[in-house]
Amino acid sequence: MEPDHIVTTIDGGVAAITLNRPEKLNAFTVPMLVDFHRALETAASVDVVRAVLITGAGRGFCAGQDLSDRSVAPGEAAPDLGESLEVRYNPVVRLMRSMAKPVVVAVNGVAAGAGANLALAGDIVIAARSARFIQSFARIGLVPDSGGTYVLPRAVGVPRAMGLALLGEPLDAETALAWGLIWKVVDDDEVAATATATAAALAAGPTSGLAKTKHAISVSLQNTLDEQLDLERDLQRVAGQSHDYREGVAAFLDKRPPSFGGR
Ligand code: LHQ
Repeated sequence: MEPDHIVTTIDGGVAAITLNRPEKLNAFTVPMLVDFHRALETAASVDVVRAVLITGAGRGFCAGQDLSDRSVAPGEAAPDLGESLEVRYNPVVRLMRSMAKPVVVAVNGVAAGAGANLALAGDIVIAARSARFIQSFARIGLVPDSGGTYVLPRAVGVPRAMGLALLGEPLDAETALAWGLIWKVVDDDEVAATATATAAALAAGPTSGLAKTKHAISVSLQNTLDEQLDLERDLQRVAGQSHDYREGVAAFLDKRPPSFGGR
């Protein structure tokens, strides 16, 4: 039987997806990536799931593409890595960025290559203090993919993005935080609990409103101020009709915790 390289549990509104190939630092094989995409699709489409949590089993988060995979390794026939991105990696990044649910990533250890950039596609990235982010592509003659050339300059500016991408040096978690690349760094033995609590809090939140917020922030850097003001107006108009807005205001006035339903 095939080992379970992707393990998903659903609890308290959170779909927790674990990359589970610890002996290879959760490097992606083709079937594993297909299963990861499928798990994300399910999490995105099932109503009971209101937030997603992604992490890695063992000491690594994800070492990117499995470089021993025959379909992508240089051999007699040159592999079509563009197809591999088009068919497998890019849909995963698009889904993480576009799904109307918050995606929390717990970077429990090293995140390299596509593994680093998939981590950075999360909405809230929480890293263990010992985690490292490596744009390993430069070391093997490839170009940063899975959204790396998009996210990095926007998050840390062109000079630092260029250094990370050209040099492929490990970026430690504290520096990633100081550079504005991630949300939080916690001690290694706290990363799972912190990320789980964060995802649970999001799942119990006004998730329809959170989805609109995710969308507004995601498109902001491509928009003019006028476009963004218009977008905020349109999203707020819909949010103002929601049950959660009504509940949030009522709870505030009643001095009690709100009970949000995500609608
Ligand atoms: C691995 C890997 C790995 C196989 C660790 N593959 N076994 C997308 C589309 C299509 C094609 C091409 O690429 C892409 C995007 C990409 O992701 S390209 C970039 C791929 N990733 C890398 O280049 C990273 C390669 N790994 C490393 O540099 C190191 O393993 C890091 C720095 C991540 C961790 O180093 P260490 O902590 O010293 O661990 P290790 O190297 O001893 O790895 C542990 C095991 O995991 C080892 O296996 P073994 O059987 O010898 O114990 C490694 O061979 C295996 N492993 N990454 N990507």
